[in-house]
Amino acid sequence: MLTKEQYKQVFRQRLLALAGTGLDEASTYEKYAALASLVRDHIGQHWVDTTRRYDVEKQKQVYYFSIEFLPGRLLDSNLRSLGLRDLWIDVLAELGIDYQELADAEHDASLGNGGLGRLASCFLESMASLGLPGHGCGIRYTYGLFEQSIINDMQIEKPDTWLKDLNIWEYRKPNKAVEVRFGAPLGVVKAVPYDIPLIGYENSTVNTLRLWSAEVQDTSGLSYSSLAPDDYRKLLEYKNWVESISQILYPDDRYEEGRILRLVQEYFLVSAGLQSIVRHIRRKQGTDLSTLADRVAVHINDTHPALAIPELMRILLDEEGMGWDEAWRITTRTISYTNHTVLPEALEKWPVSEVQSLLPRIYEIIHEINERFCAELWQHYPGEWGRIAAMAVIADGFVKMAHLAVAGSYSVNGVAALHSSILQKDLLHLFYQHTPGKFNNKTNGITHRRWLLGANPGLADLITDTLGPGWLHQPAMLKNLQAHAEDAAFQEKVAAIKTERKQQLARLINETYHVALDCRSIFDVHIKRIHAYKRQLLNVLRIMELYNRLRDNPNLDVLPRTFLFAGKAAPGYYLAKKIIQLINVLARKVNADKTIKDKIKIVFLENYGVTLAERIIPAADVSEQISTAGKEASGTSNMKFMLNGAITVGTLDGANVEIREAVGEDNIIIFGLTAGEAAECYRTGRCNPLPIYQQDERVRQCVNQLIDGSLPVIGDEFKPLYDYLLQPSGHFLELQDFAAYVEAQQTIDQLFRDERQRWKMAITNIAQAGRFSSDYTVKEYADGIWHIRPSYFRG
Ligand code: 26Q
Repeated sequence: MLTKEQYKQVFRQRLLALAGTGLDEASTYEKYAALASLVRDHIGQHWVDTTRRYDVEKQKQVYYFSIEFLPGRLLDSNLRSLGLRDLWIDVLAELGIDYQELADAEHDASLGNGGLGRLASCFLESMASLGLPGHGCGIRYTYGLFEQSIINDMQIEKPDTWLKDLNIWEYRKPNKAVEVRFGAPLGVVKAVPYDIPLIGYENSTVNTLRLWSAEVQDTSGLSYSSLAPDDYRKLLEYKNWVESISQILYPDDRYEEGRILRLVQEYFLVSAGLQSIVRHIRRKQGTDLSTLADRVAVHINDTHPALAIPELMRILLDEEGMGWDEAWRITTRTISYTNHTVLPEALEKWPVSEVQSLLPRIYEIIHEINERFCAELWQHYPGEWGRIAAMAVIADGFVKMAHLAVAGSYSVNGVAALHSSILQKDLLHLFYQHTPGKFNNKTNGITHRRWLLGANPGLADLITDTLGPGWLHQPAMLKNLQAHAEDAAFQEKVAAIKTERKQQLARLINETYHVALDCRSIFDVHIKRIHAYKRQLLNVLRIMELYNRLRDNPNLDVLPRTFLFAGKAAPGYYLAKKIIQLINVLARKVNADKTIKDKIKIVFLENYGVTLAERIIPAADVSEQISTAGKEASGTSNMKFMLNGAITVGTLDGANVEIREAVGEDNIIIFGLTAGEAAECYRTGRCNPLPIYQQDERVRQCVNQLIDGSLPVIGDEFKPLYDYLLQPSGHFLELQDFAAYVEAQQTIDQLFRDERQRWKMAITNIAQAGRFSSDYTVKEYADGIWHIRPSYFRG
């Protein structure tokens, strides 16, 4: 061990070596980079040891293939996992450096759109912390999800230049590059891996997140002067095309036709990933690939990496010379698939003509998979043409990626109980009838280390003081807090921590948006992607309803509330952008209205992402989880809020169902149509909102205010939202659930008046959140799907 003086010396030296500067002149980023690079030094040996251990023990390893990852900032979590955080905070303080300021200088890797990418990162963290041999495989986008700012109430997108400064955590591995081959005119692309260490919490395990970057093949053989002018132009075109592959993350969380580069990205990812796995296996464990499925599991995160199925077939058939049956046996025992959505518009399908011209050999294989699959179905269901057509992998001129994923994998799971049952009963019903054994549920989870220990250290300390540190390794132990739920002294401590976090957030909001918040008001939070089905619009309508009541009677007896929103809209999603504009316009009006005595404030926080979530969630009193029942596959922020002591107001959708089961009906506010009732509504066409608009005066008033000049906008800005809400179908039952939602919020108002009751609810939520740790989710995947075990040796 070094002394503190020596650590100070080490820090100075690293700063000098890295940035060529002394302490006084160094920028905050340079100081951050110096510290991060010292942390990186600590990781190296553990990484090598872990990798060797997996190889020596011939452990089965899992590779989690995902087109998105959202790891968040890594300095703080890495320091914590390595047990070096307190030491460095001290050393830096003695140098006159504020640690938090350095930590805040990190650009967070925003390589995903939302829930699906964040889930992948929670899983990787849990696998490393459980000592499970599990790795991530993704794309190193030069530009992550766009940076959002709000100008004139509207969303503006700017490029996310997260790589503009040195990225400390990645290791470029040019000697591990592989070649990815596309159809004739496009040719060969070099895939270069960048490895990022994934550090287990206090267990010396270091797994790998491998992100692939597209580069041109070595062109040194071609000298420009020897090329005809036309060849030179082609060379540059080729270079541009190749570099575009890993340039940018698609900012949509639903499928849009005609995005051929997206298909290129998907194949690039799976081809590079599988080639490097196969190469590693052959190098370490010999050339026989017949036992591949006993040595690796490949998990595909939604259908985006579903081309892994034909690509593995291609490798086994064309490169290993296997016959079809053996290759198919191996493939379908190696690949498992998670579905994350039931929205029809989000289901991937690619035009046959495009797959064929971009990936001719892969298309041939998909075609053969389809032929054999349909022939097998014919055996089971002779004469049932309709059924077989509905299940085909290729139909109506499209390759249906979900059908490919189900046909080519041994396990298909949904991400919450309700979602999995909808898959089985509805979306994938025919597949469920055919192969029920493939289907299972794995309810999502979140890592309690990032979302409690990291994001809310005050609360984490209180828990450790109360229960001891065991909960960090066994989150179910949080249950022991239940015994303290009614203890007045403990309640006061939890309340004080909440207040402190609300003050911190209020300070940030005041500095950034110049809105002063009352920290005694209820912080009522709705943060997630902006999507019609997530119903931010329903939230806005009930705020308008409350505002109308306050205007009528400024002395109305309601608890003051602060409404916080954050979330990005896909750049081409017109309606979602209108919703953002509406929130901001309403905020301007309400926040400036002196007559309502500051009883409501509304703030839309820009550029939602992992880091902002870490600031907002610990400060929340109420968690809005109000999707149309049956539409949100799981949700994961619902779990994060609960873990931080917020009370959920939600529909019976996604994992809200399991949250209610965990906390009991008294500790969650559930409202609205059930999934069954909503489906019935749609099915019978009895979901016309007009009668509700006509009968409920409050509804009519709020909806009219969108267009009658009540809001401070010029022109018909919100006519599209008005039309959307009143169209006979195609909406998300906002008006159907309006009355129940308003009532649910009144229940919150009543409950929050009784402090003892309110903190009992909050503590119950924290106590029952342990079961939603991704440690348990990942254990279930490991036992039930992947059949992998923790490494024997734990450091
Ligand atoms: C597909 C094709 C082309 C372009 C984009 C896409 C695309 C990209 C991202 C489609 C969907 C997504 C993301 C989906 C997603 O985040 N789903 C969420 O997954 C979470 C983790 O399981 C769940 O908790 C959420 O309920 C679900 O909405």
